[in-house]
Amino acid sequence: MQQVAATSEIDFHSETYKDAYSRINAIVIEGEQEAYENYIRLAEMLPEFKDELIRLSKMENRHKKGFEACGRNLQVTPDMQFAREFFSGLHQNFQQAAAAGQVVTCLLIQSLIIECFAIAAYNIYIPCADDFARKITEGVVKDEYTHLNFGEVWLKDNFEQSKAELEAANRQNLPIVWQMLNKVEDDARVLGMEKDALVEDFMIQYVETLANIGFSNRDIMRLSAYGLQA
Ligand code: Y39
Ligand code: FE
Ligand code: FE
Ligand code: FE
Repeated sequence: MQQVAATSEIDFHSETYKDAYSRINAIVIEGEQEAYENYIRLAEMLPEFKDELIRLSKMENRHKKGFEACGRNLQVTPDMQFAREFFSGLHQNFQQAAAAGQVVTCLLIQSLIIECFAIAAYNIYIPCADDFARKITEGVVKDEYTHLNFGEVWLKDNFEQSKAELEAANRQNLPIVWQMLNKVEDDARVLGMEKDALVEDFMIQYVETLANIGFSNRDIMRLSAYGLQA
């Protein structure tokens, strides 16, 4: 198959590429697995939206299978141990919030932060992916917008009573995203993904989401500044 221009210098079968892919592919597989579990948990917390949230969880499970196939296609074994550590900060915070019944925090972590991270990463990956992975990722990223939209709409409809918890949850979790990006920066570059582009796409998506939920420009400036200190 022909590759688009962005992929022309990438050797998908080099040891360097496969080594970096073993970690990035694992991160994505682990992320999809955790997203699957998180939407099941959210379905328990928001019984009114149970069917919709279970549907989202099933989409995440399909995404996971798609990305597992991408690794197999390149004969790469995903480093799942690395990936579990990579997600441990957000994982712990989600579990704690769920145990405390803090649905707003759970939505901010999964449906805003993790979905925006996924949308940024997948959009940046698509032009430099191998043909097999590109097709899979194009299908997946469409779904991720649906997941982001769920959180956005719920939080918009419950904005006044969620605002304080959202501020606290943002303060706790946004810096973790920048730490995660720093950990994966070198591997991402090997795959053709630049950190600056990832940060830019994440921020564009996150800021737009906060505005749609109902935050003022001033609030958004304050909220997004928490990333920069990481
Ligand atoms: O909602 C979802 O499907 C999200 C779990 C997936 C997260 C994927 C995280 C991607 C980070 C990749 C970093 C590459 C630079
Ligand atoms: Fe080809
Ligand atoms: Fe997904
Ligand atoms: Fe998702």
